Amino acid sequence: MSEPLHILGGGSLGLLWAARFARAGIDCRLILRTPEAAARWRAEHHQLVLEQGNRLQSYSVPAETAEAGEPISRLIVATKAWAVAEALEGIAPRLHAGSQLLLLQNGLGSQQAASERFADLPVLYASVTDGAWKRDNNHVVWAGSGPTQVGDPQQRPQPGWLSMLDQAGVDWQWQPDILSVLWMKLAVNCAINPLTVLHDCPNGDVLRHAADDFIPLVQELQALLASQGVAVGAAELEQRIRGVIQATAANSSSMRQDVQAGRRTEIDFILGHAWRSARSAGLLTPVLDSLYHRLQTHLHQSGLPLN
Ligand code: KPL
Repeated sequence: MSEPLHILGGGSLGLLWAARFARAGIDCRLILRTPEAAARWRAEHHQLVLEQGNRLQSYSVPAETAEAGEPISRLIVATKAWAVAEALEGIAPRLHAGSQLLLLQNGLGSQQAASERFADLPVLYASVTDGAWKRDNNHVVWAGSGPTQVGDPQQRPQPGWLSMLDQAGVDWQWQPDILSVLWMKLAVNCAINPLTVLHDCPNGDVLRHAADDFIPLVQELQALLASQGVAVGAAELEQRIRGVIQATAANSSSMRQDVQAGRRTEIDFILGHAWRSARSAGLLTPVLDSLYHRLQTHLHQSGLPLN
């Protein structure tokens, strides 16, 4: 019997990944933040409901807290970016020399911090484009499927255990330059997410609200990407962002969903990371700065954390 796969985080992404592994008959365990959350899960008889279109499927997935004790060999971290450091600290006593980590976070910054903290372990990063939300504590809606890219920032070869992603039917690819992929995604998120919050609109409407700023913003983001070694022309980046806006026109961005639900956003790992990186690289980014500061003001007025 192979060792179980552990998924840290019972948010929409953690549930979506757990459901797909359970569907494939892979032994996976959810690690929840509090004993109360684990007790609620037990009260649902460990049943995880996956809704896709008009199909509802239920899977049995055991849940536990970080303190459960059993050593962890393969850990998929599916928390929000701002929760990674604390969640990993809680689980650290269960990790060992052979443990492998896969991080699914949005933005950048949380991944590098985890790599530094667990410098002796392989820490893989993923860029996930599925859309999912929780209808209930143990019920996840898979609203849109998209490709996932996985890679090792230290460019070690692909580890064998990732074949479980194939078994689970995840649409994924090994990506030798995962940092570039994550930087591109961060640039797209910088151009879309804050505007959806500031104008309280779906992704498809952002350009109506930011027509004049759009091209200068794309140029700033392109210079930022170049400073990080990501070679993409401004026209190509503009096309990429427009493509995502079109493809997700009816969606509410993850940041807008967080604000509407009164949840802490990932601002610090998206705009904050971009802003700090631009400063370190000595770039002038007036449009990005203004977007960041307007978003911070908006969050402050909504009583939400600024980081
Ligand atoms: O990744 C996204 C997000 O909402 O965080 C986009 C691409 C904007 C899709 O909604």
